[in-house]
Amino acid sequence: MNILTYALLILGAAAIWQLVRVVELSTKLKGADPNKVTERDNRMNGIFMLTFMILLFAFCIWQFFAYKDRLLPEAASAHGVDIDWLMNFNFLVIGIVFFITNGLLFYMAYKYYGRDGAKATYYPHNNKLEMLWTGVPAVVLFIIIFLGIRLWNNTMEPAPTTTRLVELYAQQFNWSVRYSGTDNQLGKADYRLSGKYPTGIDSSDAKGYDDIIVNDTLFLEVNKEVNFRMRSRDVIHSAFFPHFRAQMNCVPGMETWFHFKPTITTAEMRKKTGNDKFDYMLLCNKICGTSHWNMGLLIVVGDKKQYEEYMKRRKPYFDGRPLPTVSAKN
Ligand SMILES: [Cu+2]
Repeated sequence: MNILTYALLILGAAAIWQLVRVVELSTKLKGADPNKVTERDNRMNGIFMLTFMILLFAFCIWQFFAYKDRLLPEAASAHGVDIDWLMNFNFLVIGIVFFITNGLLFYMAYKYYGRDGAKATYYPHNNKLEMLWTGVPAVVLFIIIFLGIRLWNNTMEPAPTTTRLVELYAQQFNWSVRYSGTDNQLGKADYRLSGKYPTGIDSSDAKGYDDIIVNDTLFLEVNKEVNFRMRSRDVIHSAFFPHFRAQMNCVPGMETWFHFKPTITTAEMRKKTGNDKFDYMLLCNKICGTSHWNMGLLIVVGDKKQYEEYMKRRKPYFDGRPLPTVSAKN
C-alpha cells in the first residue's frame, strides 16, 4: 500500500511536469516568450493572494474554536484569574493587529497587481504616517507592560509571615511535601542530610518535630493562602501548577518562594469541567533527567473540614521516634 502511494505521487509529479512542458511549448509555437510575465499572470497571482488570505483567516478562526476545549480549565487560584485576563487581553490585541496587517498585506497585493504600462508613485516619506505607526504600538505596548508589571508585583509580593507555610522538595524524580505543622514553622534542613532523613530535615532543630512529610499528595485548603518554599536536592527542577497559573524553579543551594490561594476545590472543578476523573497536578517543568516526564504529584483541594481530616491522619516525621542526634553541623 505504501509503495503504491509513493508510485502514485511520483507519477502525479511527472504528469504535472509534462503538462507544464506542453504549455511552455504551445506558448513557444504561438511565438510568445514563455518567460514573460503577463498582466493576466499578475491578475491571477492577485486573486491567489486574496484566496490565500480568506483561507488563512478562515483556518485561524476555525482553529480558535475547534481547539478551545484543549485549553486549561478556568484558573483555580485568586491571582490566576488576573493572569488569564491579561493573557486574553494580549491575545485580543495581537488578534486585531494580525487581522488588520495581514488583511491589508494580501488585499493590497490583490488590488495593485502589476499592470502593463503602470508606474508606481514615488512616495518616500510621510511624517504623519511615521508618527502614527510609531506612536500607536508604543502606547499599546506601554499599556501591556504597565498591566504586566502591576500584575507581577501583586503576584510576587512576599506573603505575610502568618501565611500557611509548606515546603516542596524536588529531586530526581519525585516531589516531597513538608507541611510546617502546628507552629507554622519549618525545621532546618540540609541537602547533606537527605540520605538520612527525607527532605534533609535536621533532627537538631525542634521546629521540625511537628513537620509532616508526604510524597504522594499535596493537599490544599480552598480559599486559604499557601506560601510555598521550594528546594531541590540535585538539579534545577521547576514546580509547575498549570491549573493555578503558577510556576517557580527549584534550585539546588537556594530557596525559592511562591504563594497563591486555591479558589476551586477538586470536587467543584470536576463538576465545572464535566470530567469526574479530573485532578489537579503538580508537574516538573524543567527537563531534569531521564524520568523528568514522570515527575508529577497529585494535588487535592478540599474544604476546611477535609483538610483538617487529612492532616489528622498524618503523623509528623519525628513523631514518637527516639530523637536522632545527627545534624548537618557534625
Ligand atoms: Cu524535575
